[in-house]
Amino acid sequence: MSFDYKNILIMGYGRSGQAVEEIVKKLPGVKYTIFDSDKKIKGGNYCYRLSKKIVSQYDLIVVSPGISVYNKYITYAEKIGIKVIGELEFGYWFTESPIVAITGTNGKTTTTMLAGDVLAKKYRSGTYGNIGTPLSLAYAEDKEYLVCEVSSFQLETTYMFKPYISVILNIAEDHIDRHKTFENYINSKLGLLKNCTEKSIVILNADDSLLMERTKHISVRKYYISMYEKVRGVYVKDGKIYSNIGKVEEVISLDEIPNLSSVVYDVLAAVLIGMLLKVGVENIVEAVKSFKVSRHRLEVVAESNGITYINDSKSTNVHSTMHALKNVANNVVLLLGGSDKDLNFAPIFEEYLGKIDCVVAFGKARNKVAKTANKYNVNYKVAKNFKDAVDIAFVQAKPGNVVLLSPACSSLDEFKSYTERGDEFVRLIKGRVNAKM
Ligand code: UMA
Repeated sequence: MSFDYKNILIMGYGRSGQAVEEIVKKLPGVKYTIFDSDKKIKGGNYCYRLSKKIVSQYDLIVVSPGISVYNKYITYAEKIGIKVIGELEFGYWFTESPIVAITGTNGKTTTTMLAGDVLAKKYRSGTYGNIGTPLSLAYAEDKEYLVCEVSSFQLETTYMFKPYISVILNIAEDHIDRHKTFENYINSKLGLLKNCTEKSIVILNADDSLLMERTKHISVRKYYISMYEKVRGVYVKDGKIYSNIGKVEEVISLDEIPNLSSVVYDVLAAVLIGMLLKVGVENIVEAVKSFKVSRHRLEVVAESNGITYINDSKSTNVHSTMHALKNVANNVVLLLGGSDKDLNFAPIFEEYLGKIDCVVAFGKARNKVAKTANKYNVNYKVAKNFKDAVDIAFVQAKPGNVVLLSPACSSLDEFKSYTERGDEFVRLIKGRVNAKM
């Protein structure tokens, strides 16, 4: 494509901003500045403070997903007619490879990894986007397919982004602190489909009523995944996964992949992507069978004295915690809390009241968690911090209990990421279990 911009502001210098710079510095006749509020970043092209005057010098702003579109300089730039795009859109401008884009409130990372493994059986392909490698880094690579995990943050700033296959796994409340309302969040997720044409393929979860309702008017080539009904696509029937792409075929029995029982929808989506792109059933089965669910997702850490300890630190929203509760046994001591994203915790108690023995509330959201537990008459304890929460859970747990870290909140009040929080949980639990032996 022709690139007409001459003076670019890159906002944010994490993985996304650095990847954008990799392209920009090679563009002839283009000047650029990097803005990052982190003063530790030094160098000629950097600034850590913006003003309306500074912003108005640029003709293109490329923004990192961590920076909100409500940022005052972004709204100002848009008001005075400066083009503002996200890193994902920018990366899209510089690649011609077809994109398989995967979004959803939960399961998008696992689906991206698994679809990546499936496609790698037949094609030169790679995984990009929210999973960790910015799409902008694909420009230098010669790939037949790019499997791209897409977040609601990234979708706020796309314009021309048009995947060949778009997958929406589910939509439930998340990131309300950033998007302000659930409606805005839903619209940002559905924005994945805004440029679809009759050549595009859309994969939807037929078991998600909200998603089905909000996409029923979209007329594109739609395929579905379902655990409960026979759909045009890939579905479960009598414990087996079937595809009816072309002809009806049994793909694999769920008994053959017990380690993937908590991520069946992700498997269905990856199988469907593989079937649509003609990877072949044998290849798909091989990829699925050898796939290992990443850590921090219903990871059994220890079993001691009749108590099971499970790390589900990756659950950073209510929908995901409910999924975890569905998949564990009764008598749960639930560690709930962290950085609140303005989510409503009540559905956890409404749905799983009988399963929860005790809630240990921690982090910035602790008072809100405690208030909700109290409203539902669930026994609760409030912890000073994460370590304190783990200590309390350890003392509370009796034989027959499941101690479950599935916090429904992000970790950023105490940790750099959910992985760091999960690792700390594993370390503390193993330390206490071993000391008791
Ligand atoms: N910054 C500012 N001002 C701000 C906010 C941030 O200057 O107001 C600066 C920070 O000082 C930092 C840089 O921006 O130097 C960080 O930018 P970023 O937060 O966009 O982080 P990246 O390293 O570019 O990572 C982003 C995604 N991060 C977010 O969406 C918050 C990564 O997703 C993604 O893997 C990466 O691009 C590559 O595409 C992470 C994430 O947490 C995993 N995603 C959320 C989620 O999964 O829930 C959406």
